[in-house]
Amino acid sequence: MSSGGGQPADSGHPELTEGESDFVVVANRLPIDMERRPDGTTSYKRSPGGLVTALEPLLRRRRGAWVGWPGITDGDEDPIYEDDLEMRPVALSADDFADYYEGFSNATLWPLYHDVIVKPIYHRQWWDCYVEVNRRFAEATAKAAAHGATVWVQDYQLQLVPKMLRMLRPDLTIGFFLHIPFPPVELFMQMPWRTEIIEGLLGADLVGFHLPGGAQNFMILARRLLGANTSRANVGVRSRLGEIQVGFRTVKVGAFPISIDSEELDTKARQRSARQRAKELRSQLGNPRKILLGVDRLDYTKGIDVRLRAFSELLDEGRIDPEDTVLIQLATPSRERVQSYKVMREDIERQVGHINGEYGRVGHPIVHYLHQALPRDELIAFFVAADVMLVTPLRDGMNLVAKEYVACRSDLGGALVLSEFTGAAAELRQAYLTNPHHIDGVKDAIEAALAQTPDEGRRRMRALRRQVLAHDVDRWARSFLDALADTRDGDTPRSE
Ligand code: GDG
Repeated sequence: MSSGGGQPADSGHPELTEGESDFVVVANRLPIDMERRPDGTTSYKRSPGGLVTALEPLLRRRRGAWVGWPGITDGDEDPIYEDDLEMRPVALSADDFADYYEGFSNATLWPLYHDVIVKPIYHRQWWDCYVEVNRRFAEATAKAAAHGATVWVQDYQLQLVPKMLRMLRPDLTIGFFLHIPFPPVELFMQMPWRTEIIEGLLGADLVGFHLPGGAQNFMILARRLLGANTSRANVGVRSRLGEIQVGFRTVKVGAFPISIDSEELDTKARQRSARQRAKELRSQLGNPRKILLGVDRLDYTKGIDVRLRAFSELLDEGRIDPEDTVLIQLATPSRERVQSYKVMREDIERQVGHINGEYGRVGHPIVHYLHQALPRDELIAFFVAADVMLVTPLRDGMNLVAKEYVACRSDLGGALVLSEFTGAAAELRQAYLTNPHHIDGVKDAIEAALAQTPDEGRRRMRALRRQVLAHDVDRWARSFLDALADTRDGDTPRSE
């Protein structure tokens, strides 16, 4: 049974009126970056990303709206219209940003859901603010959604929205997708507000994860914490969905591994300008025989320290020649006011300094480290130039960078070293898979990737590309939305 149906919304909130959008995406961020000018007025530019690319055509076709935070504190909530897309800003104060976003989302949930790599901080004031901000998102969504609309809530910042929204608007069909791992029961049970979070998610008709393991963890927790009946606990990718019985409702649970706009990257990387820029980069680096590359948000989950340590030891042991090898680490600034991120940044920059001190020469550092966000086209040129891509997270929901690298290698060159602890490892089996906790294993994987024969490299890259090109972000969005549409009793699927 699902929530769909023709009953008028009886929200008990007379001030809440229904909106006009048949399809509403709810995410922490709107797909824009808003800035405040010195004179106090605001301006914004679009911020494209995989999710936006995948959902924009659908949003436009279906009178869509996007609800989210625009990127500045204390902004106003006037809707923004861009072509056919309606964007509904949710205002956050500086305190909300500190408590809901930096605090509960990124210093409590993020570390707890990533295997407690750093210790989660449980702070009651942060939780209260998380509840309050989730309520605001739910109310903004209720105002945007037309009667019987489909709503797709994204990610860990908004786990209470499905239940809150269902209470306001029982007429809606609600989907939720988690972009980060969902932790095992033993870890999740630490969470002081564990029951509230599971109940929040169970407000959805369909709850999606990257991997079957996350879906299973969720089903076990629903049973353990709420005594819910669950069935088909073996949740398989793309096929079977699990079911959780919540009172008279059935909530579906499944695995939907996200992907990238593979075709767009493939096309861009083939362009002469990208090839030319890649050559130029190689020459700027002094034409080394091998370029190793890491591209990450500067985050402790990404294992940047792991690859630097492995690289450093390989140099110490004479297994990598400092004369003809360079490592480029592009690290996008992220969550810079959160304490654990400050500590990690210092640690990584110390490691970079150490390696360059030992093995660099004047005018020739061996590690090139940029703490900057680069333009997309420049990033593509780095992917094209890199002989070995290093993706070594200690835990990662999916890791899009691994897929992007593969999509950029139509020349069948390059090699991917990939942590087994990423969601991507479930699909990219022909990468040099490695356990990031086993430093000798990481060193062996890097050495093998550097030494692969061109034939072996082509064989692996061809297989990787087959997977990434066939399973793109569009397919991901469709499969989720089709499964969501199927939860409406008797209705025909709505996604196109
Ligand atoms: C979360 C989950 C999951 C990076 N540096 C630059 C830049 N990037 C782009 C990459 C890629 C994206 O940022 C990062 O995506 P990831 O998937 O690697 O990592 P998270 O940010 O942690 O994402 C993750 C994802 O959500 C989706 O569900 O895969 O597991 O943690 O697209 O290319 N882009 C530009 N300049 C940079 O310097 N333009």
